[in-house]
Amino acid sequence: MIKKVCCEFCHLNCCVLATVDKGRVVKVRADTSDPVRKGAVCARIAIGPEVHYHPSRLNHPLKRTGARGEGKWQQISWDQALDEIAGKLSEVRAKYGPEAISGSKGTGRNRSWMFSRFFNLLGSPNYTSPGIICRCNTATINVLTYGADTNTRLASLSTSARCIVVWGSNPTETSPVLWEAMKKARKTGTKIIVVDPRRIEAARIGDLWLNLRPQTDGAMALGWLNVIIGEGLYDRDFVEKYTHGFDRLRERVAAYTPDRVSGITGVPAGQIIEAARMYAAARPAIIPWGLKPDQIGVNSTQACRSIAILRAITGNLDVEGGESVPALTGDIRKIIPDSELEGYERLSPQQRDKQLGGGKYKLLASSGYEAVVENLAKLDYSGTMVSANGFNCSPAYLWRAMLTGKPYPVKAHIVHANNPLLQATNTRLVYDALKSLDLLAVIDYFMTPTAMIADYVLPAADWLERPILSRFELSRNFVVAGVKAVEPEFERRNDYDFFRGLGIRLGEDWPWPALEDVFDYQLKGLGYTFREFVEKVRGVASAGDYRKYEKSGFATPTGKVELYSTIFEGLGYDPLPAYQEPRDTAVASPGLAASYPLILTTGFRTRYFYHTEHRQIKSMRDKHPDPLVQIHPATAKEHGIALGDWVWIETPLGKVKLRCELLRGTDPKVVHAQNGWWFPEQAGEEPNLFGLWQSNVNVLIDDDPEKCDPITGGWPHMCQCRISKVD
Ligand SMILES: Nc1nc2c(c(=O)[nH]1)N[C@H]1C(S)=C(S)[C@@H](COP(=O)(O)OP(=O)(O)OC[C@H]3O[C@@H](n4cnc5c(=O)[nH]c(N)nc54)[C@H](O)[C@@H]3O)O[C@H]1N2
Ligand SMILES: Nc1nc2c(c(=O)[nH]1)N[C@H]1C(S)=C(S)[C@@H](COP(=O)(O)OP(=O)(O)OC[C@H]3O[C@@H](n4cnc5c(=O)[nH]c(N)nc54)[C@H](O)[C@@H]3O)O[C@H]1N2
Ligand code: SF4
Ligand SMILES: [Mo]
Repeated sequence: MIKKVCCEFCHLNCCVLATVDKGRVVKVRADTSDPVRKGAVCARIAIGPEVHYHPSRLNHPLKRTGARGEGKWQQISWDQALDEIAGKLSEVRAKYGPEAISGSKGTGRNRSWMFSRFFNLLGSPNYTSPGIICRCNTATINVLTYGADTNTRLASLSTSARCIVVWGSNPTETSPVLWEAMKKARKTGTKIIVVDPRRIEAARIGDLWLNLRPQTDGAMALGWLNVIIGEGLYDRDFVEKYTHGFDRLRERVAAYTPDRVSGITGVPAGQIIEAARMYAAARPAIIPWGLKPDQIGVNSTQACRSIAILRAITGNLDVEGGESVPALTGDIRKIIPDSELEGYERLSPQQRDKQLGGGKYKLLASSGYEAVVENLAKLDYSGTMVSANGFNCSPAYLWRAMLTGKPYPVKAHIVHANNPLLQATNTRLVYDALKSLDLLAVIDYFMTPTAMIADYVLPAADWLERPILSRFELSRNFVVAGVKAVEPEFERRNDYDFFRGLGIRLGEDWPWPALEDVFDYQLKGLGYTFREFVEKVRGVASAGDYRKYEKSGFATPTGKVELYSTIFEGLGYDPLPAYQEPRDTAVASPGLAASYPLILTTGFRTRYFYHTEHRQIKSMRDKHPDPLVQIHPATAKEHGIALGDWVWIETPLGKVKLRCELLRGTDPKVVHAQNGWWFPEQAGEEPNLFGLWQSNVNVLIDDDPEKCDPITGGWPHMCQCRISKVD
């Protein structure tokens, strides 16, 4: 039997076909009926069954019986688990208020609305996610600048672009579908420019590689703007008719001359000029979203703003082959959006205002989120933005509130599809914070380091055993759906059943008994039930419709592309982009650099793992057994380190060890480490926690609120370090 499902190993949710034989999934393969990707998938799809039937999967609800982290568990029923967790949450709510109950979700690979609905209806604004440093900040910044989220990575596979700028991203490993399209485009003469401190594969096949000093993306983008505006290479007609604040932008960027930017970034001025000219001359051109500008700390928002402005003034917005502006029209419009399911409006304004960090980092708090979303309603084709993306409490404030009770106590935390002990920076602080709680509940596929220190661990159903309606409103102009291939094994349950089960016990309103009922409700305007939709339609996409702004303008307060942001002006932030040197770099803190002379970047991905996932999946781990740090051969030699040696990386916060891989294509002063490493094969009990402290680079990085982006609270993923050979 063949079942139409969608893969949820990553955000793309590709349509795939599962072969089921006697109730067992034996194979998963691409499905060409995918309305947009048409059967393009990545190699990880093959491990679907291996993950589904893995002997270490969590299969029953567990309750801690020994001390936290001791690894003593009792198997209990779902009803008992939900009753007890809800009972504890009720006590916390009665004593401290709903804001004392917090939650974190992981990267957006499954529907986030159920998570935020739970908190919105509960009355707690303290839910968060890595979205603050991954895409949700950029999406919000794009919307604030041009009223739409351009996301060529999710939305389309633009092969007709004449120039592709790979900025802080490595598509070879992370976006196989985009990478294949890029290689094809290259053959027809498309230019490729890479902005990255590593000479990645795209740089090898491309035209220009800008090897910038990490964290200086904001200055680099301002340098491009300086050249493009100074030399008159922008789209004059577009700028005149459709932008707001061009003269003030021109004045601001005048200070960022190629020479000055060269001094900041370390890239020769000639290369900065050449890149800016190449990008501006080739139209259509795209700068697909890349992760790293989201993760550079204090400069992050302004760097992402400058990149958004580059897309706009070069006339690349909403043109064929350029930056796609999804039009949510036709059938998509008839599908009820996830944002409606979330119930953000049911979180009272008083409770929204209590969001931790929200008074300081306003863009992803109620003031910023509402100012941005309000404009989306002005255009009939714009999407909506889920609160799980646009409204996020600051983790730096959250962990500190757990530990100190200030500004008010936080006593309980729910972890959904997230592994904060490996995902969030400053692991020691996160660990102390989570351990101080009255209640920690985790729902996951596997026992993780975070789950080990929980009070309750719930077994989640995976994507082969749950239905999906994948929408990504705002960022994507298509919707796909898939049924479950098989019934959940053992006692695994859908995340929806978990949140609804808890919610109704706490008096919340969840009118749909099962997840499929939600999808039936969302699809009723189309005249299909969920199952009919999957069988007969599978997916719908809005037709490509370009230059919509000629008729309707942009969904911003001025109706134009806001080069000068009136929303930032209202929130009290700089309405124009600028560059600020982060506090802990060798430039700003020479004293620190004397002891920690190298720059550490973290988080370069590999095709074998998804963040902290798959370390227990043999077919992947065999191909990539150990955590890697990439070091320039000269630096390695200077430290007596050879290929394959274990290397200590040390910062003022601690040290961890990874294995040396030599990388010629980088500045000798920069080392690059993977993130997300733990060892499921090791002991899970405290103090080991599956080797949590051994190779987890987030042990090394500070999340001090003053080092975070002042507008979103995004923390940096890089810092100064030193290295030595492990004896
Ligand atoms: N130093 C450093 N840190 C980083 C990064 C970096 O570059 N450098 N990158 C950051 C980024 S961009 C991101 S997005 C985060 C990712 O951080 P996370 O999202 O926390 O990481 P994952 O390991 O992908 O997922 C966490 C857990 O979710 C479980 N899971 C997966 N799918 C489901 C599901 O459908 N339901 C349930 N209940 N559980 C599920 C997995 O088994 C896993 O244990 O990490 C961030 N951390
Ligand atoms: N196989 C696989 N695919 C994934 C993931 C995964 O874990 N595994 N994670 C998914 C997720 S949640 C995300 S967010 C995406 C991320 O996907 P990408 O956007 O491709 O991000 P990375 O792979 O982290 O690549 C970031 C690049 O930035 C470079 N870099 C480091 N510091 C800087 C800097 O300061 N400035 C600039 N300009 N560049 C810098 C690094 O050298 C690296 O090459 O991938 C998604 N896809
Ligand atoms: S893991 Fe691969 S197949 Fe699955 S959704 Fe992502 S790109 Fe598609
Ligand atoms: Mo991410």
